[in-house]
Amino acid sequence: AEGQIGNVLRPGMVLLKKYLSLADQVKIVRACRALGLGSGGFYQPGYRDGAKLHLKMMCLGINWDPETGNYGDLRPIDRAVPPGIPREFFQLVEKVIKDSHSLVQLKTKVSHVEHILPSMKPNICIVNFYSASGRLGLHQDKDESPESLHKGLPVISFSIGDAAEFLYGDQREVDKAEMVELESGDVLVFGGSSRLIFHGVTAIKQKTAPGSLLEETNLRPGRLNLTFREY
Ligand code: AKG
Repeated sequence: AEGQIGNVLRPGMVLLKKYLSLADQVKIVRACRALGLGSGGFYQPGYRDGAKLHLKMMCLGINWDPETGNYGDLRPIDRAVPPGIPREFFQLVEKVIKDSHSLVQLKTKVSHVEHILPSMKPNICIVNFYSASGRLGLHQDKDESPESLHKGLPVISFSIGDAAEFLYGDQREVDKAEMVELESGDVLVFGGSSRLIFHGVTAIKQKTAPGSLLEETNLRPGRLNLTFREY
């Protein structure tokens, strides 16, 4: 759409600012709330390799267990089957990939944009909710299949609600990382040679969610984050 800003942060890493419309954000909040209250919905997960999970989580499509890093058909803590990924989510992801490709093409003039940023068809969506004190230590997303990682199939992340300080870099060290703010409606894509970047959330910025979103959804203070991946 017009007036949108897209930035290539690194090869294969794209930030689409204010990409999701208010209507899309409202739809996503409502869908996640409904799914989050049902079987396989939001819970407080344990720990993974030093990165404490100060957030609530649910998985759609396939379960990902932060304690073991394993994907599976059931959630070990309660044997719940993860709900399916809603149809509208797939459509948004498809559009994100298309628009990210256009941006990479425009900025780099490469002949095969897929070499820089491969396409993917998500079969997992991990939904995180960060309250005001929520955060997530620097980590790599590397529990997907060896083929998926080898091909650099991207992780696509939607941010909704309060803004976050998002850190990323080549190493786990916080002081060596770069920071971007992820605001409501922003979409971040990292694939290709950026697929295994370290990343995390250091802080949630209180009272930064758009007023219109809060009015329409009654979203509680905090940040909703959805990451799509292909196992
Ligand atoms: C993850 O789920 O692996 C994340 O790193 C989420 C990052 C975010 O909340 O923006």
